[in-house]
Order: sequence, then C-alpha cells, then structure tokens
Amino acid sequence: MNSVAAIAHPNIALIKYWGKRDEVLHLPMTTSLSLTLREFPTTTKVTVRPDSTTDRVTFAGAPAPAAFAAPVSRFLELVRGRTGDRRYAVVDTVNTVPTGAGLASSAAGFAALALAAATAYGLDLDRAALSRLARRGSGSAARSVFGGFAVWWRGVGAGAAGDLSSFAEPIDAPLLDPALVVALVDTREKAVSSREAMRRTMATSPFYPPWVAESARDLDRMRAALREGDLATVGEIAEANALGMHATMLGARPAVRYFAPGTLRVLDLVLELRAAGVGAWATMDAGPNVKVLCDSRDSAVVAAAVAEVAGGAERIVVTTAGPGAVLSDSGER
Ligand code: 2P0
Repeated sequence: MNSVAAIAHPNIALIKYWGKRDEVLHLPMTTSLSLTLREFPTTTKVTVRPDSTTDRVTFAGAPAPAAFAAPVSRFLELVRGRTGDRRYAVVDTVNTVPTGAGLASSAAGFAALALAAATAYGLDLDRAALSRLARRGSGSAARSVFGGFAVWWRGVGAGAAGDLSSFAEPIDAPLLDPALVVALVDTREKAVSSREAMRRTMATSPFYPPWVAESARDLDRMRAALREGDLATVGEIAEANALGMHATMLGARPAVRYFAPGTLRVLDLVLELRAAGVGAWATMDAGPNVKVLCDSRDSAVVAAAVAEVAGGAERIVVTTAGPGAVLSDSGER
C-alpha cells in the first residue's frame, strides 16, 4: 500500500482566469496572475489499494457526495493513464476553507490531489509538469502549486502544444509584503457555477473580447509593478481587471450577476479608504465576497474598517502570502 499526503492553499487571482479555449484540457483564454494564501490549507491523502475495485473518496472523514467524488476519480484516471497502474485509490480530503467564502477550494484541492496522486502512483514530475497536471483538475489549481505570486501562462495553440505550454510559475516580488482582507458578504452557495458562468460569458457577452485584450496589457503592467515593488499599481490593475471581468458577466445573456448589496458597501469602503490615504484595492471572484488587497502593515486598519461594513469581525478573514503545494508527513510510503 502506498499512502501519500499533500497540502496546498487557495489562491486569489489579481489578473483573472475567465474563459477556456479548451474545456477538456482546461486551456485558458488569458494568462492569469495570483497570490497564494497562508490560510486555509487543504490536505489530501491518496492511498493506492491493490484490493479495491473502485476509487473511494471521503471528505472530512465522511463519504464524499458524487459531485465531489466524480471529478476526483476522473483526475485519478488521468494519473493512472500516464502510469499504466490500474489500481484504484482511497482519497481522503480535509478542507479548512470556510464554505462559500469564495476562496476557490478547488484550487487548493486539486493542487494537493495532483501532488499526492502523482507521488503515490510514482509519477516523477517537475513543478511545471505538476502545475500542468493540477490544471486538468481545475484551472486555478495550476497556480496553487506555487507559493506567493504566480503566473499561469495561457500557452499557445491547441491540443498537445497547448497542454505543454499552459502551466504556472512563481514570480519574485521581494519588495512586497501583501495582505488580503476577505469580506464574507454572503456565504450561500452561488446560483451559477464559475464554470457555467465562464461558458455563458464567452458565448454571449459582447464585452468579453475587449476584456481579453485588456488583460494582456494588465499582465505586462502588473509584472513590471511586482518587480518594482509598486503595490499601488498592482492594486489598481487588479481592481480594474476584476471589475472588468464582472462587466463581461453583466453583459452575458442572460446576465450573470454576483454582486450583492453588501458587495457594494465594501467596494464603497475601499474607495473611501483610498481617499483617506490608505492603500486598499478590491478584487472579486465568481461570488459576492470582496477581497481587499493591502500592504501587511495596513492590514489591521483595513480589516477593522472592512469588519465594520461587513457586519463584524466574524465576517472577515485576514490573510497573507503563503506557500506552494508540499508533501506532508501524514502519509506513509
Ligand atoms: C480565477 N476564477 O482566476 C477566476 C476568477 C473565478 C473567478 O479560477 O472550470 O474553479 O475548474 O477551471 O479554476 C474559478 O474557476 O474553474 C476561477 P475550472 P476554476 O481565480
């Protein structure tokens, strides 16, 4: 029996991934750029079982619902297909992301699963290959393989060429010490999944092609700002890129609207903070929650202000840059 556990953390994109040019290989339309968080690890243990006749997936110790287990099993099939090892596995996942926080538990989940499964099945992958593999589970998981800032290249072409060229890499930003204050505006399950929302946006929104074009310029400018340690420019670009992504959704038919009343209160607050001289910039994903980027030195001030409009300290989470996917001690080999 071969048992391997791995840990990975969620990431928040500052330049968003929104739309696929290949739905099977998860090849994105745009290159995206993210910050991996220190909080909310997902731990996934993969145990290869010679005696099993099927994969077994548990979530926090209980049998996982089919909606969780089926993609995990499909992912294991992909790994088995590369090794020729036909044995099934037991997968145990413990996820610490607050439900509905919009912190993309699938990113941490598939990054941890990719590392644990590749290791358990004896695939020897470098970090770029691991990122490519994680991408097949969930696009954003490609980025959670790495700690700190990471860029996930859209890659070039289709098929094998696209697959080979679309992976994430870490970005050095030694001058920056960022924090994110997450405002939990509404933690109910979203009405439209990000996968469906991306699809509908690409298919029907007239605002989508210009956002894709702008995103390439955002990327070049943000990489320069990261190199220079210019958090204000990073924040301005991140806010514009995220609001632009939501504009593409509002232009879809029918529209996809994730904004809730509490969303606007936090967005207003961010403008007020900046007017008062506090560096704070908003980003949002496929949900109503707002993540406020700031310097770690300002995070207490920003967190207090966000807590006030979000409904109290229990409605916010403060986090900083965290590590990439690693093997954990809890597996035995
Ligand atoms: C991102 N999001 O860049 C964007 C911004 C949501 C909004 O990546 O279909 O779960 O599994 O590849 O990675 C969420 O999408 O989508 C996401 P799939 P994923 O973080």
